[in-house]
Amino acid sequence: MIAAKNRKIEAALQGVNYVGRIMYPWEMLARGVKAGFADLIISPQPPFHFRLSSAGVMRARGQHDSLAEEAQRIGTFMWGRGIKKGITFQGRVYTEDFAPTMARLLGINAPLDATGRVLYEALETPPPLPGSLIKIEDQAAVMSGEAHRYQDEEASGGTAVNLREKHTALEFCGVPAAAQIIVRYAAIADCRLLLYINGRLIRPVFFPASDGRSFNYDTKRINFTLQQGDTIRFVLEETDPAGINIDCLFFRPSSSGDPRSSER
Ligand SMILES: [Ca+2]
Repeated sequence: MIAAKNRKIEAALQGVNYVGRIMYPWEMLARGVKAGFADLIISPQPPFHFRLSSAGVMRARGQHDSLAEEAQRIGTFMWGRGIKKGITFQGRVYTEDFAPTMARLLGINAPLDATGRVLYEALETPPPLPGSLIKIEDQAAVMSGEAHRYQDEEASGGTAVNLREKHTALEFCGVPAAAQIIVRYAAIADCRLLLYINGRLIRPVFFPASDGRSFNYDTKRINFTLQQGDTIRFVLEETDPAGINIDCLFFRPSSSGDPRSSER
């Protein structure tokens, strides 16, 4: 139904001079847009915009309605304390890099779900030396509820744990000090696990489906400042019947140049 409507709309817009690119749902998905975001995106052809001007007054200003290449890739400017002066960085940066960079400037850990990187190219602070990851296997975890350990040659150490029912939990005691937890997991459908540190609920953490197969492992990065000896507990909040499989956890140590441990 929607596909048929989309074809009609596209046919009606053929050759219209103010219409630029038309984007379909599968193209949106390929670009990382959430499913169901839109049936169709119609982008104007510069210099046109799909915005009504108030009282007929035309204004020149930036807009967000264009898929034109020159509007998708733009320059960025940073200034202030801790930022290098007078340099031009030619590499590509992404919008998701700004939150971790600002957090670094504030001396705190990146937001819990942040996936971007700190733009050290622009900072006076040099990047920290890469620390080696510390791994803790599923065998070290305490299970409760509808959890069972299974053999899998694709899993690190040959086993992983499947969590199925709501409230089922997996607990890791005595973890190392770290700035980031990396969870190796597999899930057929999107899942949500509640993250507890030392018995305190931090927040639900979203684990996207890992490529549609239960044994196809992926990683989830959780930015959180841990002290040596902390306890991490994951409690299943939302899942499909197949649940989520957790293979192991990696801990990225906070190096001397990294954020202070004030983040929570
Ligand atoms: Ca394992």
